[in-house]
Amino acid sequence: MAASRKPASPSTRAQSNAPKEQTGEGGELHQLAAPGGPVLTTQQGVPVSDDQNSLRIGERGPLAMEDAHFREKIFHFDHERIPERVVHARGYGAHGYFENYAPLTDITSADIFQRAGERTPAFVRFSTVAGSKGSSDLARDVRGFAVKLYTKEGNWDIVGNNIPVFFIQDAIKFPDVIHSVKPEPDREFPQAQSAHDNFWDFVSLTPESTHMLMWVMSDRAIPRSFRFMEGFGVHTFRFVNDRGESHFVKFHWKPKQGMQSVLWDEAVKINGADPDFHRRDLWNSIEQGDFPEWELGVQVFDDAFADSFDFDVLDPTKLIPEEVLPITRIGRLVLDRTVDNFFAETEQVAFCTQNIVRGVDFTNDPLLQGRNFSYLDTQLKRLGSPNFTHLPVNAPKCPFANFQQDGHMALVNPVGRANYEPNSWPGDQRGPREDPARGFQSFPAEEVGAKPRLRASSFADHYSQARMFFRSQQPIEQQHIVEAFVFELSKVESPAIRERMVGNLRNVGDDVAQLVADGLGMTTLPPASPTTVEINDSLAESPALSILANPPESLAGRKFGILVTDGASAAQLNALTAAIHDAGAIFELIAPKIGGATLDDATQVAATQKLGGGPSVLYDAVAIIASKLGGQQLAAQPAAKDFVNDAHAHGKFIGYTPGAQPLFDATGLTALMDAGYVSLGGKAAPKSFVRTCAALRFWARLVPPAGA
Ligand code: HDD
Repeated sequence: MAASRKPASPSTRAQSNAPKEQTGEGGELHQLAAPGGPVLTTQQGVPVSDDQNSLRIGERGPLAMEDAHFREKIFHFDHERIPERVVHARGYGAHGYFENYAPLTDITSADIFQRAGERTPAFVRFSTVAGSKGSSDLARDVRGFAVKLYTKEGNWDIVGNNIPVFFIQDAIKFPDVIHSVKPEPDREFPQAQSAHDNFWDFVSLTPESTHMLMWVMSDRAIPRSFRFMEGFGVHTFRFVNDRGESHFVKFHWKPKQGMQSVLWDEAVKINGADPDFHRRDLWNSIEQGDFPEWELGVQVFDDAFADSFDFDVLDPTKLIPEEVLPITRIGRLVLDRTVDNFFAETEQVAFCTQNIVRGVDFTNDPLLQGRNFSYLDTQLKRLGSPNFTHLPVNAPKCPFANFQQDGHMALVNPVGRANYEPNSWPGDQRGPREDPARGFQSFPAEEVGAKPRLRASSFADHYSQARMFFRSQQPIEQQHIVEAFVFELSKVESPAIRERMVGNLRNVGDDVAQLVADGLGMTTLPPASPTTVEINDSLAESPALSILANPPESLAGRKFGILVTDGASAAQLNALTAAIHDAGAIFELIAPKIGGATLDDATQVAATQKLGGGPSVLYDAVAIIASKLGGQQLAAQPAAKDFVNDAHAHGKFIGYTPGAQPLFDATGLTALMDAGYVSLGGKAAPKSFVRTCAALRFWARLVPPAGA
């Protein structure tokens, strides 16, 4: 794997200057500037002689107002924060590129799709929706998947999610759904959780959210990594070609690494052990040169398909199954560079759904139309100036010119006399002009009709696809959905809300409703909620909607946790780490002490985690390589017992050497050892253990016995 390289940071805190020493009043040495390193200055460039003490009157007297350095430093600190995003506040971004596979001239004039192999710079920000900026990564939530493509004909933002449908059909309901999921306004809790009354009150009264709820209660809402999740543009957009012909299009991002999620119990524990689990994973994989990659897939269709499809293609609570309309893969997105400065790039990046380019256009999806107002508006609030487009992460990478001017913090200031057009100034004084040939063209769709405030009757079926989604899941995935409903609704205090939700679920299926009702301890099943249209029970299952039905092709990018002790076999450890490396996976060593372990051949290995700091929930599979004494010592340590107990409970594959036996005895696992436990003795064993781990979990351990 090639190591990633970052270009030199465009801005720097350093100006070259002579080395200097800084001393406090009493002559005490506080800091020694590196030889040739920069001198600390104020924002005005005045060198600072003492950054440790403020100016005062007398040794123990009051501070002097004239201390401009002090005032400037505190003033700037006081203003470091900008408002966090009202939704998707917690997120993580990275740079990369999109590479187009083949010219798509027939269906779109978008410049990015005109030439095979061409690369377009990209910036991607992944996020959760409900939590604040400092919330934990593993909340049960939708993940934002926002992509900014810096094309040669302007910036194109695909502001999507990892779920292909949404809670609501009309943007006017967005403040309501978001208010309901956010911490309740009187008490300001719970943080980053939908498991509370307000959320379930709203969604149980909003049947159009049922399909999305099935997704959010599924394992899709607790991804193992941003790298292992799909992305969706959600809405139906248009592709428009040079002849002015329009096709409808839906966008999909397919992870090359495959899909993978964690279990809910793991999510809860990961949030405690490493609240930055997802951002750390993205950062580390890019820094290690293991660049995450997605293919861009499109479902392209015409009016005839749209008219014949079971649902309205403008309804964002519906998807088009891949089995009904196949996805064509048209390019790949590779993330190969971490940010230089989180604030400048990830915090200030401003995505706007209305940022589209020639060859792409909107449809009348009422959610999309509403979003097109919201994003520009929100950027002005957050970034404080209409000049947010001048920030490097937001500015186009193609030439841009117009007569917009001034405003707070204008960084791009045109020169010359003309700031309007038409004008008659000559040559390069005249400024830019329109380009009717290459300029953006809106597709001239015909629009007629009265101006009612209503919901189209073609949007009225809220349950058929929710049912299709549930039926398309593997049994263990269905079990997880039921458990998630039970968990969340058990946090709801009002029995009436719980009952109403189960009433809605009856329209998804009496089987799922009954299981949830049982889990909630309901003695009778509430009546099914009324529906305005008949539920379509004949929709075919869509295996593409299941994570488990589409396992990853390899273990690449996965992480092993190896618990080692003093005296452990160097040969076994080396054989295992070599096999992991060959599989394109990585590992961390966990030892009783962070200093590491001394192996049986006297080599010293450093640990990445101290036992307890690296619980097994952080890894895809674990191994215990212990000496006889080491294993006995582990057996007395609660953190070591938790390590194996959790690995067992989460269906992980567990590789072990004979030294681990006391630990299995001490935890009672000896009697429960199944085919997911793999002995690492023997020459071929490490390789075959790693091969076994490609299944990611020993699912048989997690399926309850029939009749349980
Ligand atoms: Fe939104 C942010 C995705 C509906 C209003 N949204 C935001 C982000 C993503 C999405 C990924 C974070 C972008 C980033 O990383 O900075 N939003 C969606 C999807 C939706 C959706 C896939 C439905 C299909 N959003 C939606 C509606 C509205 C908004 C209906 C308002 C009418 N969304 C916003 C916003 C945010 C935002 C308030 C907050 C911060 C920002 O825009 O930049 O304007």
